[in-house]
Amino acid sequence: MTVFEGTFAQDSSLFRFAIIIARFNDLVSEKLLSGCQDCLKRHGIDVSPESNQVDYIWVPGSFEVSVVARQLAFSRRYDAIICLGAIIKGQTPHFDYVASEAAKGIAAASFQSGVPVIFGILTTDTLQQALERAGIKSNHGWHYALNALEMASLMRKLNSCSDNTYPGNNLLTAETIKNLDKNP
Ligand code: INI
Repeated sequence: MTVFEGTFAQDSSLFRFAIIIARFNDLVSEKLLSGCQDCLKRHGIDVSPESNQVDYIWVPGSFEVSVVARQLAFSRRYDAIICLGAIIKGQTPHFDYVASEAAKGIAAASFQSGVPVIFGILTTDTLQQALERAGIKSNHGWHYALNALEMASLMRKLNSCSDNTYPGNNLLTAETIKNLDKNP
C-alpha cells in the first residue's frame, strides 16, 4: 500500500502560487489576503512585491474569479491557485447566483486543469460573519494558504510517480490537457 499526502516541511522555495482577489467587499478580501500571505511567509514563501513565487491578480468581484483561475491554471505556471473573496447576502437573490457560479467555476477550473484551485471565497449572511472569518475571530485566509501548500506538495508527489503507483497519474497527459483547452 502507498499512502500519499502533502507535507509542509519540504523546500518551499520550489513552489509558485497565484492569488486571485475579488475587490468587491475588499474590507474582507484584503484581510483574507493578509492572513494568506502571513501563512505562506511563515512557510518560507516569498510573498513580497518582488517575489517570483507569488503573483497577485485582482478582479472586480467573485463572479469574475473563475475565468481568471482557469486561464492561470492552464498556463501551468503555478503549483496551486488561491481564490479569495467575500460574497455577502443582500436583499435580493443576487448572492445565490454569484456564489453558485463562483463555486462551480472554481471547481471546473481545478478539475479541468488538474491544478489545485483553492475555494477561498467566504459566503456569509452578514458582514459581521465575514469579518469574524477574516481576522476578528480567526482568519480563513491563513487556512486557504495552508490548503494550497498541502495540495501543491501532494500534487508534486503524485505527478512524480512515473511507475504508475498512483492509478490516476496518467489521466492528465499533455494531450488530454491540450484537448481540454480546445474543448473545455
Ligand atoms: N461580488 C462579490 O465578490 N461579493 C458579493 O457579495 C457580491 N454581491 O453581493 O453582489 C458580488 N457581486 C459582484 C459580482 O461578483 C460581479 O463582479 C458583478 O456581477 C459583475 O459581473
